Amino acid sequence: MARAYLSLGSNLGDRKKALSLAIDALERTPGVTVLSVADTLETDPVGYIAQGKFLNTAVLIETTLSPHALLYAVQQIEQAAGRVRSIRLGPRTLDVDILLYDQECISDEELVIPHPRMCEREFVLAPLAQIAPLVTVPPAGNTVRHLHEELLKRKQV
Ligand code: PH2
Ligand code: MG
Ligand code: MG
Repeated sequence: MARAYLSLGSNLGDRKKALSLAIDALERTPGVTVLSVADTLETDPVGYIAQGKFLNTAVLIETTLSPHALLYAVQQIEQAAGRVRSIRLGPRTLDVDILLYDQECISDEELVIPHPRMCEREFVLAPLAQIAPLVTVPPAGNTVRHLHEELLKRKQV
């Protein structure tokens, strides 16, 4: 069994419903058990800013799926939610990103874990810090709480 943390986001349509349907879909996925869900946050768009505000959350799952099988499963869930890939970083009915998979570091054409931009993103670290403050992010091994506090300090200057 592995433990994985996922980031969920939506800024199109019924955002709250998209996130709750995604969590239901994860629970129904064979080999996946949802262990905890962070509070939902409304966040300003990062990257491509000419789009609506997001709702974001983070979840902890326990899974027997390999990292790539989990990626396939979350992509199926995104598609079922009507996700159409158009503008990079643009509006989406549902985005599910794998942040962490145990303490593994993976980098190939399909998958990069830990998620390469997670430590710069308040909309990822804030919900993650709520459910996993003491979990460490490889390869450096800083805790999520520490990374979140550092990000908040950097944003103040
Ligand atoms: N996702 C992006 C790009 N920008 N901004 C916010 N606030 N929340 C997101 O989930 C998000 C984003 C690409 O996946
Ligand atoms: Mg994303
Ligand atoms: Mg994504």
